[in-house]
Amino acid sequence: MAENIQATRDAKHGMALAVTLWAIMLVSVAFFFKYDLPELASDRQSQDTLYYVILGLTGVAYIVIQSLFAFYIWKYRHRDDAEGSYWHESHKMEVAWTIATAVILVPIVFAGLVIWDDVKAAPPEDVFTIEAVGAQFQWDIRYPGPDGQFGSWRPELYSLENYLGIDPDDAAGNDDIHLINQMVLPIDQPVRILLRSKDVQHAFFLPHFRVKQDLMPGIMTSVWFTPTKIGEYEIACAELCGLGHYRMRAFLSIRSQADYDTWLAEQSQAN
Ligand SMILES: [Cu+2]
Repeated sequence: MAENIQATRDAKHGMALAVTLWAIMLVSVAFFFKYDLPELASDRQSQDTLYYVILGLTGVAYIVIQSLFAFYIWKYRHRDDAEGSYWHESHKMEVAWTIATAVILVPIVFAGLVIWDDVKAAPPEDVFTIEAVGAQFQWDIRYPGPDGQFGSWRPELYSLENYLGIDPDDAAGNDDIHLINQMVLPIDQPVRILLRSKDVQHAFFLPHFRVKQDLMPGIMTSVWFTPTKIGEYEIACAELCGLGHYRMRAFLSIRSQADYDTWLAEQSQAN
């Protein structure tokens, strides 16, 4: 009698687990449909394509595996007359799933390598360069000014008056433009952003442009891309860099070439 009660209880627990698994699967799949990537505003479409291919494949695998898992919990629930069985080792099956997995994963890895190669390739000749300096907790943006040359800088020169450590004896730095938490770029023009940190590790993150690059104290890093959509976007820090990390946020405005030129002329005058 006691055994029967236990068996009924086990069967109920099994059913509850199966239903819970199905529910978790449906809710998580619904979330993936509800929340999409932010709208793409750069030339990095291939990253999105690969992302959706991987999401589709893993999504289908997830749904199939979770559904089967829950189904078998229900199908093989406790029955008084049923006996458990056990088998071990199937060479055929192991070969089959190894080959099937390789057929899916190897092309994904190679597609990823090709895209990564593009991201890390040398920028085109007509790239123009600006600088983003990360510090707890703001982004300082520097443009080279009308002469097209950045003034040299040294960390020893960092001070409240000389926030970017620009060498006052270097004439190239006189017309440099310094903005705080604001970056403006022209559309369809490749841009390279030189990145340096004044204190800890930060990460320059442009979610709409599929751009993310770490900033390391002591070395310069850089990233380049081409904006393809006019609009107002967000620059975030993607590295937990201290208590004020959440407010390390800046704004990126993509404008037409004419609007950008006007803006740049205004900045040079204000300087
Ligand atoms: Cu940061």
